[in-house]
Amino acid sequence: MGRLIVASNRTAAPGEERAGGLAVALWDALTERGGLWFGWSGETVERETRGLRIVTEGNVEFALADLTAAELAGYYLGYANRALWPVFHYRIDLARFVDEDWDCYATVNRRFGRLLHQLLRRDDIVWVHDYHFLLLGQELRNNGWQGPLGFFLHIPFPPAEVFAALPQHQRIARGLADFDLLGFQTERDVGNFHRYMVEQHGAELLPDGRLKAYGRIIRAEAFPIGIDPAEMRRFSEGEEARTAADRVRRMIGDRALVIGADRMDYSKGLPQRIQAFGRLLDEHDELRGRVNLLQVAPPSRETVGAYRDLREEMDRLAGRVNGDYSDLDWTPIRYLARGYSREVLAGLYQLARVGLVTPLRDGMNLVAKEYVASQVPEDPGVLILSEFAGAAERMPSALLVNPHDVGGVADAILRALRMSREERVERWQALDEEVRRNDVATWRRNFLDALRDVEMA
Ligand code: ADQ
Repeated sequence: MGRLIVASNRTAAPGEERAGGLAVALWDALTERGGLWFGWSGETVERETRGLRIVTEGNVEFALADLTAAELAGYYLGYANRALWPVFHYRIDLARFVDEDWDCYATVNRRFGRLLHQLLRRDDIVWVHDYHFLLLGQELRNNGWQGPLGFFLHIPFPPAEVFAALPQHQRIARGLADFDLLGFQTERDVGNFHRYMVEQHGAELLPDGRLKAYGRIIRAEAFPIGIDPAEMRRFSEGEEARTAADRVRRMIGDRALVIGADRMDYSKGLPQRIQAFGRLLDEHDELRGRVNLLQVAPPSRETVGAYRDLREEMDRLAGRVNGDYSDLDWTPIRYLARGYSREVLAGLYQLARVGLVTPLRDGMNLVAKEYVASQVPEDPGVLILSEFAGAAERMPSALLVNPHDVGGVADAILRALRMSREERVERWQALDEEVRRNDVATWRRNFLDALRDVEMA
């Protein structure tokens, strides 16, 4: 059996954080059969360095490539984050299409494809991750790679008419068709991709669900990503979690806690969430002084304008609600523009009566699953989940909400705060079963099994 080759924009090379279920799951997969993890080193250099830095840990090699400052601007901040990210999250209005960014994106994929191809051996299987590397499979093929080639998209795949807004969508689709297996988070994403390929590229949907496009047969399937629930449970029972929860409890006393934890990203629906909490206080004076929202949101991608705008909007909205409703001994919203370890978050999740996960669009959303895994079984909190998060597809026992509907979200918070223990337990059990069944180990096993089937076929 050959090695597993993983390619993702960032790796978890020695010295880098290997926190988070995903990094650990990929690491486990690599150590199982030996392998190679390829990606950006995280370093930018003034001029192009053509080589790779190889670092070895056990039976796993890391192959790390630098980006030039111009590549970082064009490929990563430009095309990936200013064009692909918004369009894949249904936000054409926020997308910026710059021809030079696209050129740079294609060039980096070509350069990386060449670098990676040199390292491949006959029996390897290759698993490429996410929107940074949509053309990497095609580049490997161009260099002569004929072995199994899989791709997993961590973010949503939008409906055909949204995707077609990308000026380069044809080129991207042609690139994707060079993979043997395309993994998506949800059935909805798979359906969107199928329809797009049929309508725009004359692809044929075969009776067995495979797709015939550009003379190739590809499999496009849903592999919903999960977490490591045992790890989360362990965290929630650990020292760091307890200390964090104690600190918050000292602050809020016996008031009910509602928690949100997200990267500061416009896809996460943060302003709408603050507004919903404001609406709740507006309509229910009996809750004033009785409930707190703790929102953790570390800033990300701050060099991109849309993210700076969001940061300002959040500061303004949270300040506004606090200004309107705070009292001498109570501030409704505690908004922390910084990150915390998952150990600490687990403690906060457990303390919170309500987990508020309301993205406008999300590939999966692991915070929803982490919240569930952190609960005390006999007295669990309530998950409020956006119907537009991938996680909603298999978590119907959450209180599902439309995150754009500020009044509806406010009602859901009220309902969660008033929910009987019996109903909370019943809902939580169903959610917990799903989180445990579709964990991150199952996700990567299912994907790699499907990729190996391709190898056999
Ligand atoms: P993200 O958009 O980053 O990931 P998500 O899945 O919610 O979104 O979170 C990933 C990790 O970041 C989680 O483990 C979470 O605990 C951590 N995290 C979130 N907020 C944090 C905070 N405030 N402080 C510290 N840590 C925080 C992308 C897609 C998702 C998809 C994942 C995995 O956008 O839809 O679920 O990849 O495929």
